[in-house]
Amino acid sequence: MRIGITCYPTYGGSGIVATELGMELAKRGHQVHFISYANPIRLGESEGIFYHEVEVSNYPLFQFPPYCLALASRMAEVAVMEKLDVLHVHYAIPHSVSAMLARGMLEKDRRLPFVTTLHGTDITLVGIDRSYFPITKYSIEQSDGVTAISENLRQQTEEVFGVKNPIEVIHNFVCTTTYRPQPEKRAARKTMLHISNFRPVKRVLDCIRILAEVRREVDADLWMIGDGPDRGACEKLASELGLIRYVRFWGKQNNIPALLPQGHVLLLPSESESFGLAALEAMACGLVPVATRVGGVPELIDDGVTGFLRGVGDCAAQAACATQLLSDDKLHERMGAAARAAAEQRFNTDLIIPRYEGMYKRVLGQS
Ligand code: GMT
Repeated sequence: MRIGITCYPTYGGSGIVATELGMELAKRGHQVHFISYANPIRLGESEGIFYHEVEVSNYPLFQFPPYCLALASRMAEVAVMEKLDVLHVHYAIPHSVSAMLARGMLEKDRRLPFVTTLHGTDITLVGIDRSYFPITKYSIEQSDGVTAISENLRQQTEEVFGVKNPIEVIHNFVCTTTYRPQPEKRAARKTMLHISNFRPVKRVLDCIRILAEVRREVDADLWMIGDGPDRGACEKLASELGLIRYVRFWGKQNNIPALLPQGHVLLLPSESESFGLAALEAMACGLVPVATRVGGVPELIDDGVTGFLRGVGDCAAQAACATQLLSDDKLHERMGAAARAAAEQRFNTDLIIPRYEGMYKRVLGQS
């Protein structure tokens, strides 16, 4: 198939899923065309992968350059030029609206179905905002196929938007050969990791509070990987609590598969999380996640078996779990192995990618 993929090409989880999906599809012999305003950050050069930039020209009259329209034009143009079979957009706003326009622009001459994958904040935060609600609902209803990355997100979408078209749950996935435990790389000091875009929904300050509690019992470090609006506040809190020398702020990093195996525990104290891709990648590397019991996270983490789930903002409880893991090597080893096994047996690329291929075939009327 010839597949057009659109995503936010930055560090967000939806962009990562879209990029990894495109690369896996190309490995399976499909031709994949990324259409976006920048080259997706994790996109490697490989056979069958193409990138088409969307240029948004500005004009003094525009207070806000209309990216959604420029994207729709580019999608239609690339679809004709590259004979695309299907468009797959990640994150509803505004990508599914652009895809809907591109499909409409071409419909006299050819069919261009589109699939929308819902990732999380496109539904739980942005989509429910009054200014975007009607168009988000409409574009979901207009999609030829819709997928959600967890059962929880599917239910929320149906409840909040009242959409009637079927939504297929296709969980996030991980390549368990790229993301794998490397015991020889594990840091000599007990190390907790957090990876995110440091937005308020991630509650990054809780990571510092958890470290403060853990350090009462274990001489542990914390690696904060990523960047975003709450990084400054996090650095300030670490200084105020006298912890700055135990916290390393890495900033944005591309080589996550090399960093993860160095840690022991992954902290995910989010306020809301539709799935928790960072936790899955960590589990594949044998780290044990300590996360909040929110959204789709319980679909990934089996509390007490492959990780721990505690309440949002309950730093004491999350710290107690981390302390237990960092002070009991046998427990850590057992849970790390269970986490790795879950990644391999339930969320491995080979299991999930065919589900997307099946969805494309269905919207193309091939199955
Ligand atoms: O909100 C984010 O952290 C970024 C967001 C995105 O769409 O870029 O991530 C969401 O999608 C990821 C990949 O599907 C999921 O693993 C994350 O759980 C989800 N984030 C939230 O729901 C907060």
